[in-house]
Amino acid sequence: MEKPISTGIKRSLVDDKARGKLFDDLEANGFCVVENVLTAAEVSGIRKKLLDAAIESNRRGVPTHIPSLDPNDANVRVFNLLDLDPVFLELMERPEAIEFVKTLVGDDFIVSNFTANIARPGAQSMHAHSDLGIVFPGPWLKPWSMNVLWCLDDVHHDNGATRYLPNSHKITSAKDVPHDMLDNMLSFNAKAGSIIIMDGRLWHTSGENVTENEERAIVFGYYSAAFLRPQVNWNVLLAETTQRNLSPLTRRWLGLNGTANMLSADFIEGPDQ
Ligand SMILES: O=C(O)CCC(=O)C(=O)O
Repeated sequence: MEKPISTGIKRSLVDDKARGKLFDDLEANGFCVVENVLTAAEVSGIRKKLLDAAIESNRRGVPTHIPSLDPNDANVRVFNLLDLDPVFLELMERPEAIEFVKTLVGDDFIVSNFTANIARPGAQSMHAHSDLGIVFPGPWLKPWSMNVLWCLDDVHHDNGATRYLPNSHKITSAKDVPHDMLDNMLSFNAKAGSIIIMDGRLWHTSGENVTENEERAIVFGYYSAAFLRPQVNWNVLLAETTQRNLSPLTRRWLGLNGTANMLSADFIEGPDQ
């Protein structure tokens, strides 16, 4: 059995009152918006690297338009970001995100996926879904997964902000998902540099970008409880050189060690308990 590794997180990164309000929002609404996590310089640097990553992804033969996902190529999808630029590994590990992961999902989590979607003018909605529903058929009793949306542009209704169904993080089974959910969805609103923390149970879809010339770039860091198989197999996706430079903690978060899925059971110690 592996020994626990310290995460180095010793304190809350926002003051306690503000932090309490964020966690209240997350519990009540299934999401919260944390402003000013990235500086303007970070946003512009990461955004440029994302555009380069999209070009490199196509060069490697991983297309950025997936017809089964998006109706047209105005949605630019970038997969396997962790292998495309070290800046995305840094984002994946940022304490501002990990604090929410540990509080919502728990200490024993894995990184399920790390991707981006740049919604360009003309982008249309994908199928509505919950991220937990994609990796686990239910019942969805706890926040066993969550997404961190790194906003690299201002995100609002007209440029294709992610749309969510209010209160849908309380839905525990597919039969309770309302058929008219698209009519009742609302758009996220967040400034560039914010992160949106989204409970994996919240039903959502990408919005439509109806602007003439505004792009909407979001990086999605998807984390789940370690007992859920991740969306991708990092052992295969990450190049040897990328893997060689990872810390022991990052290796564990990516499920790169020999052991996996050892910690979920609540053991009953004796016959009287
Ligand atoms: O781009 C968005 O707004 C949502 C993307 C999404 O939900 C997904 O890719 O699963």
